[in-house]
Parts: sequence; structure tokens; C-alpha cells
Amino acid sequence: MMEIDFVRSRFIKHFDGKTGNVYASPGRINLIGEHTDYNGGFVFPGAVDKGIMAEMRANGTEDTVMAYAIDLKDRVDFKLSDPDGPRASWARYIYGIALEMKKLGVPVKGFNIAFAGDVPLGAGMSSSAAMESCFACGLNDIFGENKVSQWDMVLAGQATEHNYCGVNCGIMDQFASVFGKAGCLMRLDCRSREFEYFPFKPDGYRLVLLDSVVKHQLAGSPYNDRRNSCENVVKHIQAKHPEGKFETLRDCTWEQLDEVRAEVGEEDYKRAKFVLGEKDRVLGVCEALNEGDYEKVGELMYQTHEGLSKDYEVSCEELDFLNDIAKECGVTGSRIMGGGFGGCTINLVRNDLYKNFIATAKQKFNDKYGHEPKVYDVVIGDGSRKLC
Ligand code: GAF
Repeated sequence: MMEIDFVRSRFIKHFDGKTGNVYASPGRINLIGEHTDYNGGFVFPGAVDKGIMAEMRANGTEDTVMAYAIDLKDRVDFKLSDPDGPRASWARYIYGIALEMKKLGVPVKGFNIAFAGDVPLGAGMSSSAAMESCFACGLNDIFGENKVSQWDMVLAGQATEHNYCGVNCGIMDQFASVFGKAGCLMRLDCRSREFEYFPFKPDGYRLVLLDSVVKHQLAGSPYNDRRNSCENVVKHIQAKHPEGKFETLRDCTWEQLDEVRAEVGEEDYKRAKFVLGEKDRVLGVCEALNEGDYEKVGELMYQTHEGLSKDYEVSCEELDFLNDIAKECGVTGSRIMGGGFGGCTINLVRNDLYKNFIATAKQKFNDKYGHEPKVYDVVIGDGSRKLC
């Protein structure tokens, strides 16, 4: 995590010299359960020790927000009453979450905010959810007497993505950022919203991310198309079974999927096939973790990669290459992590293989693409909080 003084010194310098309150929210990893959240399935994320830190203070105006993105050295001022909001993509997260918190009854007025992050952008670790939950936490504290519940902050973050940023995401990222707990992964049922903490200390293994540095950008990307494909399959199944209630793919069986295969077409069929399989894999991983069977966990991770690459088609050449290297090096489990279209692989590696794996991946990737992948050792950290 960054130093508070780093953010504070910029906040003082760029505004009126006064200090405010400081809040932090993390990015996330996800062990397994990809593209299942908006399909009512299970996910298995955890917060990381990297995220967003923001200093915020009410500025006494009715609705003027003065915002400074420290890392980008970019200042944007805007009014909450402006129906279009700011154009800068980072400022839209502030605008969006402020309006969503207002909808929840928080009397948000004008405020100053400066923020910085150490969660890599576009790496599939959800820097955007970290922003949303950090700003929501601050607004709830400054204007809302902390009356908004954690779940409502999760939903406000998701609504920000839908309504102001063009990404029809699920709830996994915002959930992990708000509810994260050091040392624990969380299994969330995205339909019932029930979840449990899973202490994660795999004896003899570690998790490491390899960042392909291929830009991951979900807005305007085929992410929304994937979601549409899944919803289309559900619609067809519902039409065939008017007696049933099919809200998401979670409600559908393999037999029902096969029944609509010809009418939905091969592409949508493959998308749904991946999702149904992924739902079972998350439960398989939970069982394997309970039994301490990390080899089984790894096997399921490889299956997920295969499905994300061939059926869901959200991988890319660089990520498939990193996955192949992991296999060659005997890594227990490896797969693309997050929404896809670039970003990281998540790898479950035996401690004794770690050094060789990292060195081999760096070298082979560099030989092929002219740069090394970035390496992030996973430390599972806490969720959104006020620092001072
Ligand atoms: C992105 C989305 F924001 C999440 O909601 C989730 O769908 C994920 O992609 C894929 O599992 O991070």
C-alpha cells in the first residue's frame, strides 16, 4: 500500500492547504469463477494489498467537485448537477459514484478529492472497482454518517459501471473490494449474495500473477457482447419452458442448453457451455481446498483457461503463451484472470518451482514479444476502510 503522506501532500498542494480524511480500497484477484457473476453463479475472489487511496473533504459548495488524479497529474472540476458529467474517464467514476450514493439517500454536496493507486491499470485486477468502493466509502463517511450498508456500496459501484462507464459488469469486483479480508478468499453466491470467508494459506504453494501488459479495457469491449450471448440463451430456454423461471444461466441445465443449441447458434452455445462448466468448477475448487488437494485446484484452473480461451474467447495470444509456459514449467494451475482481452494470468505454483517458472516466463516472453511480463506476488489484503 502507498503512504498516506504521499496522497496528503498532493491534496494539500492542489487545493486550499487543508487536510481531509483518507480512505483506501483494494483491487482483487479471483482464484476461479470467471464470467459467472452476471450469470448468477459462484465466484472465488480475494482483495489484494494494492489499491486506491483517496483524501477527501467537503468543500462547502453546493455541488462542485474538484478532483485531482495524482498519478496522471490531471485536475478536473465538475458539478454534480451537470447532466453529462465530466469527460475524463477517471473522473466519471467520481461523478457516477456520487450520483449513485445520492440515490441511496446520502446528501452529497461539493467536495475536494485527490487520489492515487498502486493497483496496476488494465491488468484485470479491477482498479475501477477499487476507485468506486474507495470513493463510496469516503462519501458515506463524510456526508452519509456511514448509514449506507456495505452491500449497497457494492451495488452503487456496479451501477456506476453500468450507468456512467459503459460496462455491464457483475458484482464480483466491487464485492471483493468492499468485503475483502486479509488472508482470506471469499466464495460468493452471486444469486443469493451469501458468502463465506475461506482462509487461504496453501502450504508449499503460492499465488503469483503474470501481467502480459496487453491493455485490458472492458468499456466498449466484447465484454458486454458476452453477457448478451448468455442472456440470449436464457431467453430461448425460458421460451421453451414457460412453466419454469429462468433468470440467469444459473437456472439452466446442460440438457436445456442442448435443446436450444441449434436455435441460438454455435457461438452463443459455446459461451453458455463455458458458464455452466465454470459454475461446477468453483464448487470443485472449494471441495478440493477443503481437502487440501491443491493439485485438483490447479487442474480446474487449467480447465477454466481452456474454456475462456476456446469457448468464451476472451483470451489473447500473449495470455495463451503464458499459460503454455506455466504448463511446461510444471506449474500446478494457471489461467487468465478477470474479464479478459489482456491483463494477467493467475498461477498456483509450488514454492520449489517458483524461481524457475518466473525466470523462464520472463525469458520466453521477452524473446517472443520484446518485453518481460510483470510479476505480482499475491498478498491477500483487507477491503475498503478509512485510514485517518
Ligand atoms: C470483470 C467484471 F467487472 C466482473 O464483474 C466479472 O464479470 C469479471 O470481469 C469476469 O469474471 O472484472
